[in-house]
Amino acid sequence: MAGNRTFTMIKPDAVGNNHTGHIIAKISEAGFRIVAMKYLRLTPERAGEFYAVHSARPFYKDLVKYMSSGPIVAAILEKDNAVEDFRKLIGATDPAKAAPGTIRNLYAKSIDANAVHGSDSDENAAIEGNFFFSLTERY
Ligand code: IDP
Ligand code: MG
Repeated sequence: MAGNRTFTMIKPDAVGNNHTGHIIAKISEAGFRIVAMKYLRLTPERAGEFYAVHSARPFYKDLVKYMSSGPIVAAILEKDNAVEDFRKLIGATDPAKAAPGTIRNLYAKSIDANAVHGSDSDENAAIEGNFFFSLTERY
């Protein structure tokens, strides 16, 4: 059975371009409840740790630099079928390929600065949520 939680980050480009409020509104309108949320800036070390799974990819260094370039919003979200439904809401990794009306279609400019992160599995949703939030920081 699909789990009911996912993890997201509003990335530095979207925060810097003042899209934070619009993106949170889209997430709420799509039926996700916020379980935990914080505004912070990742150090390059923490960004590298978060994206360690991509450490062999050619864009890893740039990704770490970008994800530590400014503040982000990290959140745990709850809804039935959360991981799959949230991936649909954000759209494809490359905003040029993201379906109309998706968050990346609306707010992202490029494949690297693509406005939001969404977990790709229930297992990673739990790992990523735990990376940012302790048990006492959740609703
Ligand atoms: P996802 O965020 O849609 O799950 P992943 O393949 O997991 O996409 O990649 C993680 C992040 O790495 C992407 O959201 C994007 O910021 C960046 N990224 C992915 N592919 C590329 C690329 O080809 N060039 C530059 N950055 C990329
Ligand atoms: Mg991914």
